[in-house]
Amino acid sequence: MSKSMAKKAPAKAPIQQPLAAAGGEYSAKQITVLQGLEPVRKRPSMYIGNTASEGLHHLIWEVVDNSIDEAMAGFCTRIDLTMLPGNVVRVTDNGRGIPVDMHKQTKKSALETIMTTLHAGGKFGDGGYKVSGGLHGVGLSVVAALSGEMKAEVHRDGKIWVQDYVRGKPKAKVKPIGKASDTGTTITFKPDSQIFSVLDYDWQVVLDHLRQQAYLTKGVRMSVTDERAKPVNRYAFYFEGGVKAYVQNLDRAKVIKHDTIFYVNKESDGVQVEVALQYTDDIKETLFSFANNIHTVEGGMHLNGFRAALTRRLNAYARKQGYLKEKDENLSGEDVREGLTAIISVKVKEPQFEGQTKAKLGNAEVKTAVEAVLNESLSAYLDEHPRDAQSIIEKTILASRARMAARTAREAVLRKGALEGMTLPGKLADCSSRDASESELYIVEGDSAGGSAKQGRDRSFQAILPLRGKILNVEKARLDKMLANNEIKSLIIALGTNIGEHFAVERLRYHRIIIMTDADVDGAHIRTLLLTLFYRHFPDLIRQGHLYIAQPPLYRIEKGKTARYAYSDEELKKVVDELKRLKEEKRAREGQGTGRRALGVGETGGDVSTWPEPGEETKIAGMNVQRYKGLGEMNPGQLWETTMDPASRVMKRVTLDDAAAADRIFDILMGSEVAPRKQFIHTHAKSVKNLDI
Ligand code: 0RA
Repeated sequence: MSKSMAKKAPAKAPIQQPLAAAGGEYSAKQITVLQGLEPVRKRPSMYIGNTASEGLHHLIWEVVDNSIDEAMAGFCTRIDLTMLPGNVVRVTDNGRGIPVDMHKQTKKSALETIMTTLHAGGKFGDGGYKVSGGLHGVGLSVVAALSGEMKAEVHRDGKIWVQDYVRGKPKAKVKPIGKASDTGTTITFKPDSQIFSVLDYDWQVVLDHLRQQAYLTKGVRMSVTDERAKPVNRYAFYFEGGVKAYVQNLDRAKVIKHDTIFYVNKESDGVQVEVALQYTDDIKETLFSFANNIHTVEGGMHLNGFRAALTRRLNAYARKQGYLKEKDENLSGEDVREGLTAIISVKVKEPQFEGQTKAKLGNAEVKTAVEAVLNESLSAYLDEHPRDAQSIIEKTILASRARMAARTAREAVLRKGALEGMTLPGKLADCSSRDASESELYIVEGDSAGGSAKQGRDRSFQAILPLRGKILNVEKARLDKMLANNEIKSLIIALGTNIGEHFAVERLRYHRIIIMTDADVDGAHIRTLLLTLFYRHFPDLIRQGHLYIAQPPLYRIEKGKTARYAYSDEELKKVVDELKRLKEEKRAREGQGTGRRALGVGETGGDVSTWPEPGEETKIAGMNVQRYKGLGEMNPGQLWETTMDPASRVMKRVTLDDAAAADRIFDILMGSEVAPRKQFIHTHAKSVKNLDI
C-alpha cells in the first residue's frame, strides 16, 4: 500500500526533502478498493515473483518499504526489524501509524481495508506522494494474504489498535487494546507454509538489504535482530552521509585516487537526485542505481543522465585545464567508468519500471533532471577541488590511452579473421611446399643474413622471414604493443595460426620454426624477445616441439682447400688440433723431413689470447681461423652447409622451460619491475599477511 497510498504533506520537519504533494488531508475516502485477496493466494508468483527464498524475502521488503515511505515522507526516524523463532518477522516503525478511521467505501477501518484488499494497478486514490516502488510495491495486503498469521499494531491517537489475520482474513475488527503515548506501526507476520517452499529467512540477505536501505534513507536509524540465533544477532545502521557513506563503504578496501567524495542531493523538476562518486585504482566500475530505493539492476534513465553528465563534465574540465589538448580525442564513456564507484539514487513520483525484470527506470524526464543536477554540481566540485580533479582526470586519461591501444590490438588481431585475411608479408620468401609437416620457417635477423639464407636454402621446403630493425623495445605482455610492430605482425601472419582467442594450431604453416640470430649481444636479445613472444602467446607451439634455435658456427677454420667449422671454443681447439695432426701426418707421409718441429702438447691452438675476436681472422699454425660476427658474413653456401642443411646442421629444440627462462631474462633486460618486486615480496613476505583486506 504505502508506496502508492495518498499521504498528506509533512507536518513536521522532514528528514529528507519531502516530495509530498501539498495539501489533501489524508482520509479513508482516497482509497479505492477493488478486490479481495483470493487471486494472491491462487497465483502468488504474480505478486512476489516466486514462492521460493526470493519470494519469501520479498514479504519482508514489502513491509519495510512501507515504513521507509513513512520515513521519506518525514514522519519516521526508526525502523526495527526482528526475526523471531518460527521464522516470524516483526517490523516496527515510529511513524504516524496506519490510519484506523472508517473507510467510506468499505465501511471498515482504513487499517483493515489496507490489510485485506488488493488495490488495482498499485494505485490508491490520487493526492499520491512520491515514491511508489514498482517492484515490491504490491501492498501489505499481499503479505497478509501469504502469511499464515499476521498482526498489525498501530499506536495512534493515544491508543494502541490491533487486528489479527489468518491467511489474509481478519479474525476480528480493529480494536483498541490500551493507551499509547507515541505513534507508530508494528507488523508481525509468519509466512504461510502452504504457499512457500522455503520458510527460513536468510540473516545475511536481510542484513544486506537493510544496510542498503539505510544508506538510501539518509538519517534513519535501522536495526536488524535475529532472535532465532543464539546468541542473538543484532546490527544497527544509521548513515548520516547517505549514499556518500555507501560509496565510502564500497571503497573501504580499495586504493582511492582522491580524498573528497563527490556528493550531491538536490531536486530538479520534481525528481530528487542523490549521487555520490569516487575514483579508485580499480579497473572495473562499481555502480548501483536506485529509483525509489529499488535497485534498478538494468539501469535506465537516471543512469543514462548520470553517464552523459559525467562524461561531458570531465571532458569539459580536462579541456579547460589543458589536460586534453586540441588534438586529443575526447574521453569516452568507457574511460570515465574505469575505477569509478558511484551510487545514483532518485526519487520519482510516478516511476515507470521496464525491462526483463522490471528493474529499469523508464521515465525520460528523470534523465533531464539527473543531468541538470550533475552538470551543475560536478562542475562546481571540479572547480572547488582542483587536486581531486587532477587525480580523476589523469586516471581517466590513462584509461583512455589503454583503451585506444586495446582497440588497435582488437582490430588488428582479436576480431575474428583479422590476420587470416591478410596476405603473406612481402619480405617472406615462402617455400613451395604446402605440406606443413615438411615445411620450415627460418626467422632470420637482419637483411644481409636474410639474403644469404634466401640464396642458400632449399626453397622446396624452407621459408625465410628476415626480421629487420629494432624489435627490442616491444613490450612483452601487451599484445597491442607487440602488434604495433610490423616485424612481429609479419611473423604472426607467416605462422598462419592467428593469436589470442583465435589461435588455431592446425593452421600452423610450418612444423619447424627456426630462430636464426647472430651469436652476439643483439642476436641474443632478439632471440630472447622471440622466445618470450612464443612463450606468452604461442606456448602450444613450444609444447608441441615446433620451435627451434639454429646453431650457426662461431668459427670457420680453413686449411688449404678444406674448411671446418667450430660451434664453440672447445670445438675450435679440437678442430685446430686435429688439423695440425693431419698436417703433421701428411708431412711425415710425404717425407718432408723434420726441419720444422712438430707441435708439442700445449702448443696447439689452445692459447686463447691468440684467437680471433669476432669478425677477425687470425692465422693459427698456418690455419686461417675466422670468427663469425654475424650470419651475414657467411656466404649462402656456407650458411646452407653449416646451419640449414638438415643432414649436417645443429639445432636446439626449445622447451617450455627454456622459454620461461627467456621470459624471466626479458624482465631483467627490459627493466620491468617484476624482479625487484619479487625480491620485495620475498623479503617482506612475513610482514605482509593481509594484502587484501
Ligand atoms: C497512510 C497514511 C498515514 C500513514 C501511513 C499510511 C502509514 C503506513 C505505514 C505502513 C507501515 N508503517 C506505516 N506508517 C504510516 C498517515 C495519515 C495521517 O496521519 O494523517
